[in-house]
Amino acid sequence: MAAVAKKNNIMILKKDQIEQNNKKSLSKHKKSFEFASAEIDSPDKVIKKLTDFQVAIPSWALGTGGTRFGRFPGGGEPRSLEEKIEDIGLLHALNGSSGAISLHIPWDIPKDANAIKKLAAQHGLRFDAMNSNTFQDQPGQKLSYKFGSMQHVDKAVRKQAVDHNIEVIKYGKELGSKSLSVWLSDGSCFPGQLNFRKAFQNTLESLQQVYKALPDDWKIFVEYKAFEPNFYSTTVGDWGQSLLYTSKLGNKAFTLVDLGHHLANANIEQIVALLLMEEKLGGFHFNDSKFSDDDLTVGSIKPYQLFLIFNELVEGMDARKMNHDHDLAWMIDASHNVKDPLEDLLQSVEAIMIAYAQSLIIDRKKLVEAQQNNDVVTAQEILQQAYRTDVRPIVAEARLRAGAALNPLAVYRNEKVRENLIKERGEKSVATGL
Ligand code: RM4
Ligand code: MN
Ligand code: MN
Repeated sequence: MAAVAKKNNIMILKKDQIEQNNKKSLSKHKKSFEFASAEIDSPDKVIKKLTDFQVAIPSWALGTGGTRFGRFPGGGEPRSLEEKIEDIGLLHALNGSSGAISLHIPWDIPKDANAIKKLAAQHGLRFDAMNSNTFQDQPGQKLSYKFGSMQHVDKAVRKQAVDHNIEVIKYGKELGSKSLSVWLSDGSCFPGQLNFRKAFQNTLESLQQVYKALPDDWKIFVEYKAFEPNFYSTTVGDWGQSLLYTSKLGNKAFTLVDLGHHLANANIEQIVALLLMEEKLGGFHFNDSKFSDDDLTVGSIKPYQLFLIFNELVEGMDARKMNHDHDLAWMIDASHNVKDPLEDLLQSVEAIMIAYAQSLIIDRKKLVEAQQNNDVVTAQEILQQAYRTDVRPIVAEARLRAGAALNPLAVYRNEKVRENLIKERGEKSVATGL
């Protein structure tokens, strides 16, 4: 009964609903688009790239996040993987750029892979990287990860972590995913707790076993993080350590950069440039931060840094003739304590598209010349010219051409999406995840 009712009540934004909303702002949009496109070379080429660019939404970002002090859920949270797919389907209908989902196991185990795959396809979604979890103990789990997983002094714990990752690959294969993201919380809280060399060796050996189980057409991403939950040392603490692991593992292994995982003021744009040069950048987790791994809305604190990172990403990918959309795994890794998660994700995707668009309009020829001539002032002018261009109408036009909303947030509110989700799922529904 409940399943049938749910099926009928499922929240979908129909094409004509979006078109109706677009009509309201179309003439205003046309004017600003005309103005914006006159400012840049080959706007159609830029728009095509924007339309192709898809950013995966993680299955754990759809519920309200919290801090260690509390959690204030907003209602209508997805109660199952099916409902999470429904949420991402709504985002994708609104912005045309959220056409992929990234699953965390065991938070979102697909019980019937075929049905889940079909449902995702109905919403135009594919399965991006699979994420394993050896940073928490699950109910009924035999051995604890309290003192690490792949680094653990006890071989049996390491094996449990390896087996879990192999199981995640199995789920991913069933869904058509092609990559595994490994983030380890392994490290130590106090000096003397760990032998750094042994912790590294154990982790490497564990990763090597997972690597052996990786299908030929898959990639494994090793995500680094300088702190938290361990604060004295982290076994995959920075891009150097990640690069050591991925270099030793082989050519299916890549480093994954999460914006919030660096020590303060790190030059992330330089890190991505060099990883790309070494053909070792595999994936990217977007968020923003003021303090540490705050997981705030992308572009909400340091939009210029985001632009500078995109500048290096585009320059580095073009140097290697990579496909911007397909050759790296793009994902939002954010959490929302005080906002509606879906609205927050719409804002994050918008910020990413703006930074990407701005990096596409940089006058690269002139920049190379300026660099060659040590003309520091001109080099800065060129970057800031792109950054200070209002590309929002270009990004909106890309959405319009993809059949999505000119103004996703406005449509979300006009169509009372959250109110409908609360009706469907209740005030007190809680999503799985952190
Ligand atoms: C970590 C890291 C991982 C994410 C978990 C939930 O800090 O960013 O990518 O899977 O959080
Ligand atoms: Mn991450
Ligand atoms: Mn993180």
